Amino acid sequence: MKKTKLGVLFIVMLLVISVASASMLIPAADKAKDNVAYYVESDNPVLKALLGVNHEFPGVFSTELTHGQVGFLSALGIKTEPVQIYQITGRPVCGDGIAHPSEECGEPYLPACPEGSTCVDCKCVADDEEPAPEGRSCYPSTQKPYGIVMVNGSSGGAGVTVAVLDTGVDTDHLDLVGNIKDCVTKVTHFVPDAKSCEDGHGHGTHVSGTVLANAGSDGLGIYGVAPEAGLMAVKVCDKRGWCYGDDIAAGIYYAADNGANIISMSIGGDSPDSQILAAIDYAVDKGVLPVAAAGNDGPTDGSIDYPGAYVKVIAAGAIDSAENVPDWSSRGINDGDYIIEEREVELGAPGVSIESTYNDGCYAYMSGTSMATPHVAGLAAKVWDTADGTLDGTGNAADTRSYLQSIANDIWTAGDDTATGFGLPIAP
Ligand SMILES: [Ca+2]
Ligand SMILES: [Ca+2]
Ligand SMILES: [Ca+2]
Ligand SMILES: [Ca+2]
Repeated sequence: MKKTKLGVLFIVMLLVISVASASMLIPAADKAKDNVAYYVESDNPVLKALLGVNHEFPGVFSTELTHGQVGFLSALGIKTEPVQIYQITGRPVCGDGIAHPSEECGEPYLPACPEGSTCVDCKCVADDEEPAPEGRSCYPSTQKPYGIVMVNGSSGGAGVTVAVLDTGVDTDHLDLVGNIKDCVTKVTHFVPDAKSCEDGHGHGTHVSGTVLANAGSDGLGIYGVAPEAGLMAVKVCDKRGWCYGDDIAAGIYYAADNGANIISMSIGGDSPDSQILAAIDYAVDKGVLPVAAAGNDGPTDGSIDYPGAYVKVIAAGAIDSAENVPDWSSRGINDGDYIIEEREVELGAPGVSIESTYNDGCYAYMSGTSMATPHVAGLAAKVWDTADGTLDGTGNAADTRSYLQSIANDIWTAGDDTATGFGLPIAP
């Protein structure tokens, strides 16, 4: 469109908006009632002021719109597009030990308490009712969970920053506090806990722990894959585990602009989101390596979720401790050529009954491709420096991705398969 035409449109729009705003734009107080999140293809400051802005992207902003407002913008020739809503891809393992990630569970906590105490609401309470000792009140059942052992983790990652885009993090968890470099929230969608980066759910703390928990200053906690890596916790999912595409995209831009080397996203949805894709292109251009969950919609071929399905994002499928693939782990459309294309699973990693850090300084078991993802992201951090062939404090995303593929052990069906891609990566 030519500039003069744009100018005319702008003036016409101002007139139309000034007349229409009273009737078309409902007061902010009522806005939450029938709003849906949209991307609006416009840089117009007047429009932004009138509609409100959740996030600004190049040439696009996101906001909540009513049905009437969408029609209004359409009449003006301004494109709108719904923001995709994704979900976290992990669930607590139930008290009965059933590890199906689609199953809701009321009893996620299984911390091991020291002798003479009992777990009550995720706190170890002394049996003689004396207060728990200072500092640590929860202990893991094992310091190096099976998944960490399988990928040969629990060391390394110095100088590497991993951005975990999730439900936030338990910022004072003893096994994480020493590695937290940054904690921000990008959540904008009407949730009570949106203003804090504290974990409103537990999932983000669990994922972060698998990447880089360091057992705490007392050495009695749990280990992640790369305990020397730095954590950038970027909250993009609310306490229900819902993650809006615009918040995710904003989180990716934030991570790329603030020094993240790796982005770990235990998040998935069935449809692509235009601004997440644009943000990923931006981050990869800046040298960032994104990793995401394959999803929990298996076992049909092609059940892989976005954003993992994007070519530039490593998609991680789940395996159990015997290298079997659970039915629920989403499958790609891998054609076996060892070239990763859109909607192909790239790697397989532990994702069944994974113990890791949880809210309130505790530990929990969770299952899902959400748990496979941080094993891969942590491994990327661990090998980041050496993957480029030199142990010199520097590394890069492209070499790290190739290296992860090269250290993958062929599992499940022979070759580059739909559930585990190149296979299970194991650090040397
Ligand atoms: Ca991919
Ligand atoms: Ca392929
Ligand atoms: Ca190096
Ligand atoms: Ca295989």
